[in-house]
Amino acid sequence: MSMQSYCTGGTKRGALIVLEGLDRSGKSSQCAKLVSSLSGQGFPVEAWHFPDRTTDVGKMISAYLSSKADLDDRTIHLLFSANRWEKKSLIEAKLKDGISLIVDRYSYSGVAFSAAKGLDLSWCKAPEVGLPAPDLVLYLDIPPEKAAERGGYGGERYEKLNFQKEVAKLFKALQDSNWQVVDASLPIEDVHNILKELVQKSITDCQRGKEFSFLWPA
Ligand code: T5A
Repeated sequence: MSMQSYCTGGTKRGALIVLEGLDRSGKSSQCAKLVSSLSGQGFPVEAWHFPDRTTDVGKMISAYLSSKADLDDRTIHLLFSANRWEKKSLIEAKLKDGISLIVDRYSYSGVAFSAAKGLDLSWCKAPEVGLPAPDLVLYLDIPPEKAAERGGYGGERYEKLNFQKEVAKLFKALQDSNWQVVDASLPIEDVHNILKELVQKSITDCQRGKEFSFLWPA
């Protein structure tokens, strides 16, 4: 793991906060609520989402996810990773400017979903090496069966119960000391209150000079 200081000219750096979890675990809802409440308290925060479907790479990913295009498993894996790499310099610039990013999915989704297809875990992790490491990963933990009952499930390629069960196992294998596992079966407001406290602490740690690092942390 390499490290560097991200505090420049007295500006306190922002935190890179990632929300991970199965499809329909509530990530998008919680990202929106976090950004809304933290902005209201004066924290400079932005909501981000991977895949970023607005870029050329993201459009290819979107076509794949909606089954309008077929791609080899390794090809789509590398596209998901490229979609993060094309945002690396912007992520770093935002953090240096003191803006905290609340990111809906990141490299852990990239690895978990591809490895759940049977691809080698180390191979899946390799293209992510060198991307900014999150200061905090919030894993929204929900039984796959319960997520499947939530609105809209079933529309995209990976939204199948047996596949999501495999993904859940892979997510567990990826957990490290930067992770906090939160019960995503709780009511939305309860989940929000838990996450908000964890995020505020992480932002404060970064403002106090916590080192910035790159994937994969030890
Ligand atoms: N993928 C992604 C890869 O394979 N590799 C990668 O590198 C990346 C980045 C698209 C797919 O791409 C894969 C993973 C995915 O399969 P996506 O666009 O993030 O990724 O799609 P989803 O994860 O499916 O995103 P969703 O928006 O559909 O799900 P969320 O964000 O987890 O859930 P959310 O907040 O939209 O909530 C879903 C429903 O549940 C309700 C909400 O109101 C909503 O109806 N809900 C709750 N209900 C009860 N209690 C709660 N606590 C609730 N929280 C939310």
